[in-house]
Amino acid sequence: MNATAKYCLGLLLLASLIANVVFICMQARKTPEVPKCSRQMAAGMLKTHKHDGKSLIFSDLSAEEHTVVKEYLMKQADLKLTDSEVATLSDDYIFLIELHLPEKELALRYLDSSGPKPPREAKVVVFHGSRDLLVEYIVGPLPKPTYHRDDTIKRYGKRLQYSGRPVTRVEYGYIFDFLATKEFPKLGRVLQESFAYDGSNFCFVEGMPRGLKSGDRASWYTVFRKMSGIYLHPVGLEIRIDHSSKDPSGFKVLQIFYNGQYFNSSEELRDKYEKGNIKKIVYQPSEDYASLKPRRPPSGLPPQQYEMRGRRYSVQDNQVLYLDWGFAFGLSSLTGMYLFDIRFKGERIAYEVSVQEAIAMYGSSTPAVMLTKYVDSSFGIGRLAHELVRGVDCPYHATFVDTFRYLDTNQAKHYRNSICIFEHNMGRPLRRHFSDFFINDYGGLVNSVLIIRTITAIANYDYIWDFVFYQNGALEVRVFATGYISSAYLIDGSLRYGHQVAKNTLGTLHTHFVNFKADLDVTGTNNYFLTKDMAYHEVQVPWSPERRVQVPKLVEKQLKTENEAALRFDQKIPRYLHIASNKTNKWGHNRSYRIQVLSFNGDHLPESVPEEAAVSWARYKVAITKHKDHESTSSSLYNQNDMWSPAVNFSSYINGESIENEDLVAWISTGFLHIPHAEDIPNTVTAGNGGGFFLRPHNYFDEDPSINSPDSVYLDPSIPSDSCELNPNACLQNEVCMPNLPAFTYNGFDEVIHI
Ligand SMILES: [Cu+2]
Repeated sequence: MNATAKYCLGLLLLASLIANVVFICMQARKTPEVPKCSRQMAAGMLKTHKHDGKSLIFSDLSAEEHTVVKEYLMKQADLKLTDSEVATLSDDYIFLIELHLPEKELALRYLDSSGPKPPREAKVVVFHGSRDLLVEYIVGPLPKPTYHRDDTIKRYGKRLQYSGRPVTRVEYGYIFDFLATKEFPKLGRVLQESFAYDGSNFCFVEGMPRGLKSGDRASWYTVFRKMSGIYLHPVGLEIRIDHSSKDPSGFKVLQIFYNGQYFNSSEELRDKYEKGNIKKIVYQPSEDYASLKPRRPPSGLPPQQYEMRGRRYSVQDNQVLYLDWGFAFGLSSLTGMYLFDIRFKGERIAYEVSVQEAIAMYGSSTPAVMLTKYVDSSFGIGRLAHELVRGVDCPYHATFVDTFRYLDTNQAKHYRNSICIFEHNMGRPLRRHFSDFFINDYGGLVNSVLIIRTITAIANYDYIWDFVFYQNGALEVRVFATGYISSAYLIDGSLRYGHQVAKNTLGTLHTHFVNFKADLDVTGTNNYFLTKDMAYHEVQVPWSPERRVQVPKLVEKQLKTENEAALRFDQKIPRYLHIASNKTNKWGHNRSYRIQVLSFNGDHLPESVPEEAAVSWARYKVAITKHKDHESTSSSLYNQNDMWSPAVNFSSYINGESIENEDLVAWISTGFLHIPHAEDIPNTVTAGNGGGFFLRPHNYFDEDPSINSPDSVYLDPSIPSDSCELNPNACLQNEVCMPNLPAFTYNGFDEVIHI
C-alpha cells in the first residue's frame, strides 16, 4: 500500500469513528427521559375527609404571636418587666411563652357542633426576681391581647418560690464566669499539671437536683474535657457551687472533688496538692474515642423509599390527614410533641396524646452523679428539637415542618425542619395468610404507616419521639434513646455502679422513665376502665367426668375509682387495659381501645426518698384519672429545681374519684434500665433502647378495618400472576419514575444555645 492509500484509509477510519460517536450521542439523546415522580398527592386518597382549619386551635404560637404577647406584657406597668436580654437575676423578666391549650369542653363544642371558637391564649412564665416568685400568666385573646391573669394558684394550688426556677443562660454565664475568673486562678498548678487546663478546654455538666432540701441551689459541676463527645471525657474534677444568691458576687464554692478526694475549698486543694500529700492526677492526653466522625469513607447507599404516585397524606398548617386518619400536632417547648383530635374513619379516638416527662436516675460513687435525678421537662424537652437531618433522622422523602419557640430568649427562635412526617413501608406485612389446605389462595397487606417524629437532644441524650399510625386503627407511640451516656471519672469503688467504658471513664448505671398522656375518647367522653386477663380454672371433662382439666378462661373486671385504676409497676397488672364505651359493636361487646405498654424499666425510686414526690407518676405503669383541665400535665417546669415540694405531684391527681361514665385520661409510663457497656461508646444505639405503647382497637369495630385498605393484595391459582387487578405489585415494573428529591440542606447549628 502506498503512502496515499494509507493516508486515505486513515482518513476513512477517522471519519467512521466520528460518525459512530455522533450516532451514539444522537441515540442517547433520543432515549426518553425517565419522568420525575409526582409531587402531588396520590389521587383519591382523601375522599372521606378534608382539612377544615379547626385544628388551628391546637397550633403552636407563630413568631408574630410570640412577639405580640411579649410586647403586650412589656407594656404592663404593674409587672415591671425588664427585657430578658439584659435582665439580671434580681429583675422580673419573661422566661417562656407558649400556647395555652383551650379548655376541652369549649374545644369539643367548637370541633363537634356550632360552639364558638375558644379564645386563643398564651401561657407566659415570668421570673419575678424582685418578688422571689415564679408566676404563670394567661394572656389573650390573640392576635390582639387585651387581658392577662395570674394562673399560678389555679394551676398549682400554691405560689411558686423563685428558688424552684430552672437555671437560665444568664445564670449559667455567671456560674461559668465565676469558675473561670474567681476559682480556677486559685488552683494554678493543680489544673495545669493534672489537666493541662489552658483557660478554654473545660466543659461542665451539672448534677441535679441542686441540693438535698427545698430551697437549695447548690449544684455539683463535673468538669469534662472540651473535645468531641465531651460527656465521655470526665477529667476527675467536680465542684459544688452555691449559686442561690441573686447577686453573682455571692456565689461560692462549697466542696471540690478531685481524683476521689473531697476538699472544702480551692485553697485547701491547692495547699494539699502543693505539699504533695494527696493522690494526684498526672495529665495524659485523651484519645479521641468519643468522636462520631466516620472512621472509613462512605461506600454505597442504603436503600431509599419514595412515593411513585405522590404522597398519600396531606399536611396543612398543623393538621395531618392520612388514609382514614386525621390529627392535629404541635410541639411544646417544655413537654415536647403533642397530638390532638385524633380521628380514625371520622370518629375521634383520642382528644390528646402527648409526651409529658422523661427522667433518669443515676448511680455512682462520685458526688455529682450519685445525686443525679434528671427531670427533663424542667430543662425543656421540646426546647431542644433541632433541625432533623434528611436521610438519617427521617427518610429523605419526608415532609419537614418548622417550629417557633420562646424559652430563655428575648424573641421567638425559628427551628427549621424540627418535625418530620412520612409514610413508611415497615418492610413486613401488617397481615397475610397463605392457604395451603382445601382452598388455595393468598391475601396480604403491606404494613405501610404514617409516622410523625421529632428528636430532642437534651444534653447528652437524644430521644426520638415517634407516633405511628397503622391502617388497622392502631396508634403506636414510641421513644428511642440514643446519644451519649453520662459518665463519671473512675475511682475506687466505681464498678459497683456500672462498667468501665473508656480510660478513667465509668458508664454509670441509670434508669430511664418516660411518661405520656393519652386522653382517649372512645365513642365520646363517656367512658369506663375495663381490664381483661386470663385465669386457669378446673373443669370436669364432660365426656369423661372422672377427669378434670385446667382451662384458661377470660377474666374481666371494671375498675371504678382512680385509686383502683392506679396500676403500679411493682404489682401484678392485668394484661389487657381498656378505655371502654357503653356502646357495643355488632357482636354485642363494648367498644374499646386497648392500652398495651412496652416497657423494660428498672425500679422506680422508693417512695420514702424525698425527691420522689416530683416524679411520682413513675410509680404507675398506667394510671387512669378523670379529665380535668387544670390537671393538664404530670410534671412541671419547676419539678426539677424543687423536687422536695414540687409544683406538680402527680400522685395527688389520684384521689378516689369515680372513673365510671366519665371523661378519662390514661397516664402511661415506660422506660428501660440502662447498664452502660462498651458498645455504648461512642453512642447508645436505638436498637433495643426505648419503650412505648400501643392504643389498639378492641371490639371497637365489627372487623379489622384494614381489610378495606387500598393496599390489599390477593392471589389465587386462577388469577394470572401478571394481573394487576388485585395485586399492584404485578405492574410495579412498568411504573418508572425518578424520585423527586429536594437538595440536602442543613442549618441546625444556627439555633444552638450560646452561654
Ligand atoms: Cu441511658
